[in-house]
Amino acid sequence: MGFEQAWLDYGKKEGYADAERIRYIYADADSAVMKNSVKELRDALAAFTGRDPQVNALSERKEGTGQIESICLVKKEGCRAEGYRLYEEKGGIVVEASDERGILYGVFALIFRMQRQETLAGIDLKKEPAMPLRMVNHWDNMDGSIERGYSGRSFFFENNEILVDERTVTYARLMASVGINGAVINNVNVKDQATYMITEKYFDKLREMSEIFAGYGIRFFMSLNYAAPVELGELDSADPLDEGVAAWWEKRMKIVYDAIPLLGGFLIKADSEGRPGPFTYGRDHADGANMLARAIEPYGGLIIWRCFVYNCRQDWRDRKTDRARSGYDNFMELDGRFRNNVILQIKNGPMDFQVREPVHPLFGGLTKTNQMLEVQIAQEYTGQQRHICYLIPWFKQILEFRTYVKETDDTVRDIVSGKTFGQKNCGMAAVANTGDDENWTGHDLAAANLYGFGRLCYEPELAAQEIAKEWIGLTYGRDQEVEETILFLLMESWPAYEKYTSPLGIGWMVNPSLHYGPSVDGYEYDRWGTYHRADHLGIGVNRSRNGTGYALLYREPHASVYDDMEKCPDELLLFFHHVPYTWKLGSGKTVIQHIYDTHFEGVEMVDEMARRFEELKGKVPEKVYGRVTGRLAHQKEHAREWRDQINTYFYRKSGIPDEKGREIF
Ligand code: GCW
Repeated sequence: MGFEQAWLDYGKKEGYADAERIRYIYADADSAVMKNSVKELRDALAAFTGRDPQVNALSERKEGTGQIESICLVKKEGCRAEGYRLYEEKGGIVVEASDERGILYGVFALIFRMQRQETLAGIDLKKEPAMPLRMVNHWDNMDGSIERGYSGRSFFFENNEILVDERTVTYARLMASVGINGAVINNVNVKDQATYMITEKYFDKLREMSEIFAGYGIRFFMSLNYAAPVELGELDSADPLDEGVAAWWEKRMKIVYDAIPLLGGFLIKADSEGRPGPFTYGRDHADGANMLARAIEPYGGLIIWRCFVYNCRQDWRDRKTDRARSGYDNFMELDGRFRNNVILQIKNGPMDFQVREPVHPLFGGLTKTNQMLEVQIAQEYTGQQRHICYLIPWFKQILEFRTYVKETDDTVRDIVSGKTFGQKNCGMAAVANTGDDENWTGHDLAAANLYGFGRLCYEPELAAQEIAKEWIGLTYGRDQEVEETILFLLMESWPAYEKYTSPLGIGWMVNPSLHYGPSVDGYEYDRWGTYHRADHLGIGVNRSRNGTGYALLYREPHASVYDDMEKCPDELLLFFHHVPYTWKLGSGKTVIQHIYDTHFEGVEMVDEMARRFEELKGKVPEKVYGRVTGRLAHQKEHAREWRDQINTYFYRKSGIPDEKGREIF
């Protein structure tokens, strides 16, 4: 067993009477989603019991004998969209929902209970998704490579062709099983062949894929090249206010939707890191997004427009320009100008998926625009799926952040759930961590982020621990020791990673372009706007009112707290302030001592994680044990590299020795 189906690898459940008693499924399999729901249930029961259940139409449903012996899938008003109820009735379990997706999600919820061998008697629950859009974004290129991909090659593309095969189906099943209802299959950096995805050349395969996705309730999306009319050689401008350009898009969208009617819409990266956009023509992002939104409105399509827009040609000597401000500065003044089918997709922080950043100030800034939160489970800056870094605790903190945009219902979670402003086009997206590796995510434990992300969008009130336990139970079964150990590893992993890498919210300090491994000055004299500004006296970026003013972009009380060195939370201190190494943190330690202590602690945490995992020899599949111990050995060594480079760098800069006299080079 190598987890070829990740958490959907069901096995026989000897002696699990609850599943063994189930002999009938009653359902009307009158659509693709309903057929798949029945198939999922039947296959799972067959795997659990070794025996096929009988599938009958709902009208044939008979009163049971008292014991649970059937499962009925019933469409009936009662739950909000995509929600479901599971309850026991007349000797059967009923999965009830007002729409098909709800049925499918209810079916998976029920299967998961059986997979964990929980008792079904007396079951009675109702679940409704918090976020309307629960999406994954793949940064897969048509040549088969994956930008920031750490689990092998793409399973969507190879040699500029589109792949549709068994893995497409397993992928769709995996996503649906955790409530994902949208997927963008290609990289936001749309170049070369990918520009042609909106042309006849690729329509057949794309339609096929969109149909498979739809059968699992997943809306199919693509990334779009803003300059397509020019790059396809048809126009010499992509000016959004040029009527000829708008007309070109209208015509193109008609062709695209005729061929791929199930297309959900497009994700767009414009005017960012070399990608084209409306700035070329002196227009703004509302002009650009609205033009495209108008063109796909007749088909109910969405334009998801990214706010990751900044000057990536900054002079490192320039202390006025602040990359952190750029998203806010570019989009805040456009609030209220976007059409209804436009959603702004905002990264969780103002920089770029660092191990710690403040929450993006557009959350709480924007009040009249559809918003989506973008996170990254690909771990580009958090260990690239070679280190364990369970990110759900971090995402929870981001979601629970109060923006103070209103007196109540003002957290990021409320905003992207549509609670704050009553929006429907909102939700959350994750840059995915999948590839064609046997286990889907390279590191076996990285699958917890994929599973967890979906669960979090559906039920953000779940604790990170609960989600981890669910995933462990599904993947590794019911062994108590296995659960405790893997839970320990997951829950320690993000805090550990934060400790042994860049300190106190400063971020970066990584090898340029690869973004892996320590290089304290890797970005210090570069053009990307990502500096730590360390000298012999102190470290940090002054983003207070007498610096770049970034701290003041937040609503009160955040603005005053972040602006004030005395009040700024420790974990973000160096993001907001330049302070001496001798500055006393809230914890009572000096900054320099904190750097030393956390770096030694972080490594100890990883050592303990590795030690605990070794105790699972023989208790988890051999192959998995081998893969995970191999990666943990690397993580141990690499954490030491981080520790020693960071500690040595700051010891040499500051000349201040470690109070505890530990080895620094
Ligand atoms: O994190 C940076 C990455 C780029 C990525 C970009 C983005 C897809 O280093 O590889 O490009 O963000 O989010 O657009």
